Amino acid sequence: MRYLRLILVGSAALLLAAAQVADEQDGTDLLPVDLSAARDPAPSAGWYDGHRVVRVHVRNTAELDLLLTTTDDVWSHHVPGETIDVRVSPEQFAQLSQTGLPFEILIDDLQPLIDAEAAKIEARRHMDGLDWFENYKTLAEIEARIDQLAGLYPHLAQHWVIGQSIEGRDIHALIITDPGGSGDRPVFLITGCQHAREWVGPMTAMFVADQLLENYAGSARIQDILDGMQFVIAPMMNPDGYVYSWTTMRLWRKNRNPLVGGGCVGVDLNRNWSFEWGGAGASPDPCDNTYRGWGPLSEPETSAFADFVTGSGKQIAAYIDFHSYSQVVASPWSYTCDPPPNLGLFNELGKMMADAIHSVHGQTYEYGPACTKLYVASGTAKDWGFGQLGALSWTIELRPDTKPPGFLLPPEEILPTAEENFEAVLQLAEYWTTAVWVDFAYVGIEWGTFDRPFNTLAEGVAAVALGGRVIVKAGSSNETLEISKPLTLEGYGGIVTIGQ
Ligand code: 0X9
Ligand code: ZN
Repeated sequence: MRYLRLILVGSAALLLAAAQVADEQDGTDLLPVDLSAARDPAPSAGWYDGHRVVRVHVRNTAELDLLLTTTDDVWSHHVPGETIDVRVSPEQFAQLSQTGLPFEILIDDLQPLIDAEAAKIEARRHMDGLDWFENYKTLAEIEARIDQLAGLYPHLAQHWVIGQSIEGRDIHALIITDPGGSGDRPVFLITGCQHAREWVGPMTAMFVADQLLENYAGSARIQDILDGMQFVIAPMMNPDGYVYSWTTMRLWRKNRNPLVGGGCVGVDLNRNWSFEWGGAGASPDPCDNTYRGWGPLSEPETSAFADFVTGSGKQIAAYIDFHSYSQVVASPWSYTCDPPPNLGLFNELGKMMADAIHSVHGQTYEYGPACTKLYVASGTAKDWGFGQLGALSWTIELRPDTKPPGFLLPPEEILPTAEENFEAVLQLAEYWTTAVWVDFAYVGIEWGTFDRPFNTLAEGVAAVALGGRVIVKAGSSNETLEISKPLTLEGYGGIVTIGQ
């Protein structure tokens, strides 16, 4: 119970929310607002008829801007100077042809692919012997599974309803950790499905929860991890968009906020976080696919999660936000291509995770800072995780790689995608749990008490003497340094010597 009380510090509302049991819901009767005023596209069965995915060669930002006047539906992550994949309607294709930008067609007609995917998912629903992770799941099925996991493993998992979406659907989180402990364990955050159409993301986040819980009893590895950390997993950050992508527009990305203006619907949740909100790579236009919202955390989906996490008062150690696609382990920053603090550590851990992924099914994921590896984007969850919370944070872009079918990843690839990324999660968790951490802010003379789970400098010294790794966190900055041999560090308002 102490644990529950701690997580609720500063947020009594969460206690009420937690008492709610997530109902299965199809979402049809959940709209608290009148949608009729919004000029949302009126999709029909053949909405994507004649829509193409084209790979366009853009040599510089001027050409990129020109391309983005024809379409805002960017599918790939190529930086200017390379190529960029976009979806275009037949009208947009005509405009694109006028620009003179060279391109090649990757998908000539999207609708048959979308129809084939739907048929395949439906057929697989009736196949015997398929694992839960061998087919895409509806929102109701995902919610039922969350409930089921919490019910099966009550000693390991807590199910929280952390808030509601703009259309009133519940947003769920599972907190998973070893029984016992004081509730002070550092937190590993995992989120999925900020973007509605990226269906493998929530499945991967669900797989992490599923495997931690199912394998705990028989795995010393998982026991050790859950003894040193607690996972907070929110697999479905954008339930409204997800439902919409199943029922109406398969390639919907944003949330379903009907009141954004311009007669359009939706905020890009991954441009809405409260760190460097509103900068480059986030649109002020409500009709754009990367619309940032009217302010930082303006959306109930982002603010619910941010309140839940910051209200807990806990140390947030690590954060992975799952997206698709393109197979990239992307570290801060997104908002600028300037190097972040800890670039060396991020690269080392990014390589570790990419190698971990490769070891499972031989897939290649690239790694590096998001801005240079992908493109500039402000107000992202990953930047918030690192810049605001101080967590070692990544966006992982899952399968497929940069080739078609893009978001329409075949259901046979869900399980292998989830398996390879689970290994990356485990290794990042182990990195954290096997190191000894020292926080500069707590080793100064004037700091006599410890209310966070950092170790003392003396413990760090002892660990180094035994050949262990020590990570020094530099107080209020986000800079960390790993120390594996006797070393004197200067700066941060003092001198700290470890290992002597
Ligand atoms: O644009 C995004 O939000 C992410 N890509 S996605 O195709 N899943 O939409 C990437 C965010 C990571 N940051 C940067 N690309 N800078
Ligand atoms: Zn995404």
